[in-house]
Formats: sequence, C-alpha cells, structure tokens
Amino acid sequence: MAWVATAELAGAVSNAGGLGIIGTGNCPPEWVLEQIKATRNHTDKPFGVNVMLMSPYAREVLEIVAQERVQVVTTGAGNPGAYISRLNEAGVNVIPVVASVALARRLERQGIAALIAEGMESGGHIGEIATMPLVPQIVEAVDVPVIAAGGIATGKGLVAALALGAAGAQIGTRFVCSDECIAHPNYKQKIMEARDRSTVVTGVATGHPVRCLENRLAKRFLALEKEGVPAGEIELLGVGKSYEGLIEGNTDEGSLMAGQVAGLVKDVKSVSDIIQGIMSEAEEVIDQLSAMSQKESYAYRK
Ligand code: TUI
Repeated sequence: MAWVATAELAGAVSNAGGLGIIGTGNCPPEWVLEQIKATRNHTDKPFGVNVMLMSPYAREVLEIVAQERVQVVTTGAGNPGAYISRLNEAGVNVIPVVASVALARRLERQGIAALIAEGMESGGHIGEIATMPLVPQIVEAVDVPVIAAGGIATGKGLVAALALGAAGAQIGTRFVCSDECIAHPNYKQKIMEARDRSTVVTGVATGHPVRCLENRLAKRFLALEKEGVPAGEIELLGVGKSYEGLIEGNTDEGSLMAGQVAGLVKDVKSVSDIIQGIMSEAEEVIDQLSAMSQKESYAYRK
C-alpha cells in the first residue's frame, strides 16, 4: 500500500488494536524516515514498515528501519533472506510476505518472527495461489505463526483465516476506504463501486502480475501484453502510475491497485469503526459456529 499507508493510517490501526504498517513501495529513504517519525506522533503502540524488495531503495530503507529500531518489518515482492540477520541484530521482528511454501520453508531457517501468506486475491503484486489453499499449506510447513492475507476485509474473512490455521489476518483494501487513509476520494469511490469481477491482473506476461481495478490503463496494459510488446516497454508505461491513481485521483489513467474484496467494501469509515466492526462480526460468526456444533453434537449423542 505504497503512498496510501502513511503515518496517519498506520498510527490509527495501531491505536485501534491492530499492527499498523507504513507502506514504502518505491519511496525514497528520506520519506520513510519522516513517516516513521510521524507515526510515533500518532501512536505509542508498536507499528511496522513494509519494504518492497524490488524498490531501488530497499537496502537503504531496511537500514533506516534497523537504525530506528522499528518493532516490525514486513517485506514484499522478493526474498529478504540477505537482510534478516542485520534486522534481527537491531531487534527488528522480520515478517516476510510469501506466496509459496518453498520460500516460507527457506525463510523459517533464517530467523523470522512470523510469515504472511498472501493469496492472489490480494491487490498489487501477487503470486499464483489463492488464500484458501495457500494458508493451510504454509501453516503445515512451518512452526512460526502465519498471518493470512489476500481476500480478507470482514469478520467472516477473519474467522475463515483462523479456521485455515492462521494466527491473524493482514488487511489492505478495506483500510483504503478509511477516514485516516490519505488516498484520493476518487480512488476510494472506485473501490466502493467495485463488484466481484471489477479487478484484473496485468503484468502476467511481463512476469510481474499486479491486481488492480479495471480501467482504461489496465485495459491498455492487457492489450499490449496480448500483442506481445516487450516487457521493458510495457513497464516503462507504468512508471508513476500508482501515484497518479491513488493520490492524484486519475481513475482512468492511474493504476488503482485493489484486492478482490473491493466488492465487499461499501463505505468509508474510521479505522476504529472498521476494526470494531470486523471484531464484532467475527465474534458473532464464532458464536454461530459454536452453537451449530453444539447442536450437531447433541443430535449425534441422541
Ligand atoms: O508486494 C506486495 N504487493 C505489492 S508490491 C507492489 S510494487 C510493484 N509493482 C509492480 C510490480 C512489482 C511490484 C505493489 N503491490 N505484496 C506482497 C507480496 N509478495 N505478494 C507476493 C509476494 C512475493 C512474491 C514472490 C513474495 C516473494 C516472492 O518470492 C520470489 C522469490 O524470490 O522467491
């Protein structure tokens, strides 16, 4: 959630009982340092920084996170193996995002605090496996806690993640439509208008699949990929497009990354209302399931 998961959002999530994460994407190190300091003005609770490993600044950003002794770093879009010992030395809990069992196993041997298993329902850069089959396979393969991601925006989704063996859930798209998120109102509106089939995956042909809301830009990308235009040429067209969509609100020509759960997001609310809503729905569902299982076992005993 580069550009939109800023200090305001991360601080609000941590204050409401979650673990807020600053999304750093391709942002320069100075911006990241500023955001870490600003988050500390919003909350005295732990928070984290997500580092996109394909960023040209990834190494420098990770060094800032280590020097600042941020409690948690999550990584995305690559293998953080080379950085884990430095981060651990600085007391930073490393929680990599993985999209396969193989990388989960490899990283577990290198000293990580937990893993995020992210299914291809997610927005942005994605792997190939859906959350439902991915999470239990990773849970079975490793001993560290596994946090489920991809397709989770509600209490029902949270309970489903727990049922798959996850220790918690990472939530992205739902928080774009929060009061505290600085995303452009046009982008929030597009998420709220989204339906089940509103997202598409571009970049499969270029080796960097990205899920976003279908718009003029996404259609152009898909057409160029179909024509077989070289990957480098297509990727050049993508430069600066997230900022244009998410912050400037150009919903035709900007890249509007969002997960498949966009179809479930119908309003903009405060982070605290979102988290309380998710928790109370989850408790309701757990009570219903528990009542169902008691009824079943009673029927069985009779
Ligand atoms: O990283 C994300 N989401 C992102 S990054 C991003 S910026 C970007 N834009 C265009 C192309 C590429 C990046 C926008 N959204 N989520 C975490 C995530 N990580 N999802 C999937 C993965 C992942 C995939 C493969 C993690 C590791 C991995 O392993 C590769 C390897 O080296 O084994």
